Amino acid sequence: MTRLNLFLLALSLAVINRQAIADVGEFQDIAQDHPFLVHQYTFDGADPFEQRQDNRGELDLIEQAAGSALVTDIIYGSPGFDESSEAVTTYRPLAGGVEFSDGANFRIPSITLGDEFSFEVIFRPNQETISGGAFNLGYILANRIGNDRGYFLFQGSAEQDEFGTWGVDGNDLASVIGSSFSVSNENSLLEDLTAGDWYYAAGSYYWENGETTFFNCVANLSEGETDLLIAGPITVPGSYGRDMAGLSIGGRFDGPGEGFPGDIDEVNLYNGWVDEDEFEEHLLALLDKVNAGPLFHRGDPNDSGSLDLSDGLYIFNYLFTGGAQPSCNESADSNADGAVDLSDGIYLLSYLFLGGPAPAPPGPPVQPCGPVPADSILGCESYSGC
Ligand SMILES: [Ca+2]
Ligand SMILES: [Ca+2]
Ligand SMILES: [Ca+2]
Repeated sequence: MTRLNLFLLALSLAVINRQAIADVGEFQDIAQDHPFLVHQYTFDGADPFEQRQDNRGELDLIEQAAGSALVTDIIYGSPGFDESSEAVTTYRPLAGGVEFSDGANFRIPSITLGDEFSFEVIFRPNQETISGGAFNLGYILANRIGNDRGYFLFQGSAEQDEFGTWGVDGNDLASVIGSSFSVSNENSLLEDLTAGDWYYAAGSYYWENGETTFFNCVANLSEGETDLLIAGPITVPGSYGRDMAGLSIGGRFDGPGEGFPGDIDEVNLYNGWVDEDEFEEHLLALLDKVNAGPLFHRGDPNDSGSLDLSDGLYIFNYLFTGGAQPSCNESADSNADGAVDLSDGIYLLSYLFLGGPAPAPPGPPVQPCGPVPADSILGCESYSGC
């Protein structure tokens, strides 16, 4: 076997392997490979003690509760983004209560974030809109020292209505950093969150000469969004709690209250600037689980391992005479336009008999098999022709 062949074999095995194991676990592993990762909370484990453990550093989480809330209001072992992962449900009293000082969540009493800091969170809100308290806020990840706000991720907004009332957009996803809780210090990621949908959100921050520069990004995982929506970078006056601050997950930075109502599956903390390409890579690793399918050929809807007249007829039978559905819709989508319809059957016949273009990558059976695209809409239940 030549060196080139060995290389290609290794490459193809690596691709197959990545497809097979991609999931939240793969996301955790990719983060663990990052040199800047300093703390990782997966909320996975056999009991709450394990589920609060720091899987990278030594800062295990502490439960906290106040007001009408108890630490027993925190729910462990909630379903995570996929079946391999568990989440934790932090607690906020029902709307109309005294949410500013009530809630149950987690805290790291003292953490040094440094002059560069990045985070990733996988979470699922269970309320469309935060209401109650002075600001209609639900903190997902936050800290603060004095006037240095590190409101890294929260549901709510720093916007005021015409009467000066805060938090008119309790449905936003935002980040506010620095010297004031104001729109000018706010990086707004989304104007609406859908209750029950999973989200990936991340951000990177650096402090220099009294200012903080940062960007955030987000993707709706339940919608299968594979492109991160980027907000920023913006530069604001002031800092976040860079040194020996308390950091909270699911509630206030300085104690319980202003709780986030929803599930938190994963939190990664980095002591450096992680760029958007790296976050994008992590997002794709995460979504491979959702969209993972077998290797396949495009243009073999009857899964025979070859492309011939019967494939075109198979599509027509499926569409018009109640024939069986292709086991791999992605394979039947010959022109790769995201739908299986008449044009795909015509496309195959045109290729076979009229010299038309070949089915789109990874191509028909004479070509190498390829993985199902990460952003596949049609999916591929099974394909045996590879
Ligand atoms: Ca988890
Ligand atoms: Ca075939
Ligand atoms: Ca098509």
